[in-house]
This record gives sequence, C-alpha cells and structure tokens, in this order.
Amino acid sequence: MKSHFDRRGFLKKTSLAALAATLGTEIVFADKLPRKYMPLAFGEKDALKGKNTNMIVQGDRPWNVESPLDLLDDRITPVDKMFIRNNGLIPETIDAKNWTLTIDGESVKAPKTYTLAELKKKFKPYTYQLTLECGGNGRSGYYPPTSGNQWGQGAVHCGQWTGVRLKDILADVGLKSDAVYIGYHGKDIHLSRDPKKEAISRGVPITKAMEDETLIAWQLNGQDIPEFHGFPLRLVIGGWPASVSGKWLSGISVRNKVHDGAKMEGHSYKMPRNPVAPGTEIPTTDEYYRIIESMPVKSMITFPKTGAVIPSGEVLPLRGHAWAGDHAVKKVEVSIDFGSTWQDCKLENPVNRLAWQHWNTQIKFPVKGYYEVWVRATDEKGVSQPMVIPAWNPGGYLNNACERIAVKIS
Ligand SMILES: Nc1nc2c(c(=O)[nH]1)N[C@H]1C(S)=C(S)[C@@H](COP(=O)(O)O)O[C@H]1N2
Ligand SMILES: [Mo]
Repeated sequence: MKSHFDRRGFLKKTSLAALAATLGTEIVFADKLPRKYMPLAFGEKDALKGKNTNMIVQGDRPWNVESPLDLLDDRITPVDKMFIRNNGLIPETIDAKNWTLTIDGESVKAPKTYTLAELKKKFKPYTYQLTLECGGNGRSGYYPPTSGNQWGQGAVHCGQWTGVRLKDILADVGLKSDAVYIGYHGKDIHLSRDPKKEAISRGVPITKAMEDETLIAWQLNGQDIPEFHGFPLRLVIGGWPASVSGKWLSGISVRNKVHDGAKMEGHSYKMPRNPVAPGTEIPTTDEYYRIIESMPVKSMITFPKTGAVIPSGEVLPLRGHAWAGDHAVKKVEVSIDFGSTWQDCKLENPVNRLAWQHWNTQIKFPVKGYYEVWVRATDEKGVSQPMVIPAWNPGGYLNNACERIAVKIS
C-alpha cells in the first residue's frame, strides 16, 4: 500500500519532501513529529486519496464517508464519488503480488488456497454493475436516534466490478452436501488492534453465494480496486446490505450453519420480526430478529440538487436511479403536490440483474413558488416505498422512505 508512513510509522522522507515542496518551506521540527501523525497541511483531501472534495466525512477512524445525492448522478458511480464504510482500519501493508484467497470451513472437502494470479488465470472473468447499499443507509431519519453512522441517503453506489464467480471457485474446491452459508475474512485491522479479532466477517446463504453475479473481484470500473474499497481482492454481492461484500478478501469459509463471524451477532444487520416501540430493545435471538437479506425498494433524485432555483415557465428535467435488492423496479413516479397525485417517469431496464435502474421525467410547475418533488419506486412484486419513515428498529436499518427535494420556481 502506498502509505505516507514508513514501516515504523514515521513519515517517509519522500512524503516530507513533497509536503515541503507544496508548502514552499521546510517543516522545522520534522524530527519531532509523533509516530503516525499526519501534519494538518496534508489536509483531509490528501488523506481521502482521490475522493471528491464534496464528500461528507462521517468519521476518519475508521473512515466513513458519504456521497451527497447530486454526486451520484452518473450511471456508473465513479470511484471518487463512492461512499466508504469501514468497520476497522485499512490494512497497513498490502502485498498484492503475494495475495492469496483460502477457501475453508466445515463444508469443504479439503481447504484450498489460490494466489490472486491463479484466480485470474484459472477462472473465466465476468463484469457486472452491482448496487451496494449500506444496511444503515438513511439511519439519520430514525427517531430516537440509533447508534451507528448517521447516514443520510448517500451510502449507496453502483460500480462496475470485474472478477470471477464464487460459484466457479467453490465447484473447483468441492463442497459437502451440508453447506448452508458462507462467511468472508478480510485483512483489515480490528479497532482494538487485537490481531485475534476481526473487524467484520459476514456472509450469505449458499444459494446467494452461488448466484452468477456473486463475484470475487479485483477490478472496479476497469481499474484495480482502490485501497478504500478493498484492494486487491473483494467479495461483491449486489442487492444485499453492502456489509456482506467483504473488502481486502483473504478467505471464504463454507459453513454447515449460519456464519457466526464478527457483526453477525447482537442486532447487527438484523430487523425485528415484529414492530418494536421506538427506543426499546428486544432480546437478540432468532425468535425476535431476522438477518437482513435482499434490500428494500428505493429511489433517489440525482438531478437537480435540492434547493435548486428554476426560472418560471421552464420545463424541469428530473432524473435519478431506483433499485430493489434482488428484484427489479417496475415503476417510478414523482409528485409535486405532497403525494396527492403522481406522474409516471420513464424507467430503463437494468444493464444486468442487481444493477440500479435509471429514470427520468420532465415537470412543468403550474405557478411560481416553493415545491417539493417526491419520488417513489415500486418493485416487480408490487411493493412501494413508504412516504414516511418506516418502522423504527434498534439498528436503524432499511429506511427506504421516499426521497424528496425542495425547488423554488421564481
Ligand atoms: N473487510 C471489510 N469489508 C467490509 C467492511 C469492512 O469494514 N471491512 N465494511 C462493510 C460495510 S458495512 C459496507 S456498507 C461496505 C462498504 O463498501 P465501500 O466502502 O466500498 O463503499 O463494505 C463492507 N465490507
Ligand atoms: Mo454497511
């Protein structure tokens, strides 16, 4: 990994020289810089290597960064506009040349390890555009607030991933008939820095793992996956909470029971089976909770940006994306009268299964003044987004309420 720090954690001479060059002067007490200390002049922009400067930083230890919705206007989300969600710390050294993936667990006939080069050579590569949305996207809409990142609606992206199918690798390894689940292992570091602890190790039922679109990927948008997003290898599973898409992937365990890794316990990524009174806890057993699987139907307006001022008489073009977990979206509508009437939008098919769909429409506003534009998607099962915040839940997950923007016609 291209770090500014050397192996002992001190700023490299080259980084110091680069900084001195930009500052136009030397750092006088450079020899007194504490270990792992990043001089302020390096700035957040540099620490957030290559990210758009309008990204919203939720926290830097670990890095959690959100996209404002107008930055998500592209059909394929560019890397600099992708949200980041880390549960631990990015691995300090990444040796891509010697990177390996080990497939083990109770339900493999015998464990097997592949080098990254072997994976690339041995199996057929595929490219899919996949929607990855954090299970906690929209959490800031819940009251009382629940713990965790207070995401707005921008913890979602739809990049183009290239890699091999997990099912091809599992067929090569050979599974026992009792395989029911997989769990991933990544090389990131637990916040406590305890090497025995994993920051996160989640998974999916074997049926989801075996889908064509479930990839072990090394490319994002045609380039090496950036460090923040899991360089050099990542499990990518579209349509489910993005927490099942393990970054810095080094292992997959094929389990004969529901995977029990870090962040599979408590109420992590789980929803109450029955409604819960806001602010109350319930026992964290299977009787009360279910693990989140396919994400609910959702849509966003990526143009215009909320707060837009539009000259009266103009027709306003409006556009965005819609997605519905494992399902397709069949209808997107917008309303300018607080949901009294809805107008159908033009909706495109997804480029492939599990990719978001683009919609657009045009609106003519009757008179000058303040309006809200609301957008609502309906999936192929006939399920629509709620107009108000859905049922409160202790983890603050799955807020798929209709997105709305404010516009002024002047
Ligand atoms: N190894 C590892 N994989 C991980 C995580 C992590 O902290 N470590 N975070 C998960 C969560 S909760 C989310 S929402 C997505 C975020 O992916 P991104 O940072 O590429 O947007 O990665 C998932 N995979
Ligand atoms: Mo997440």
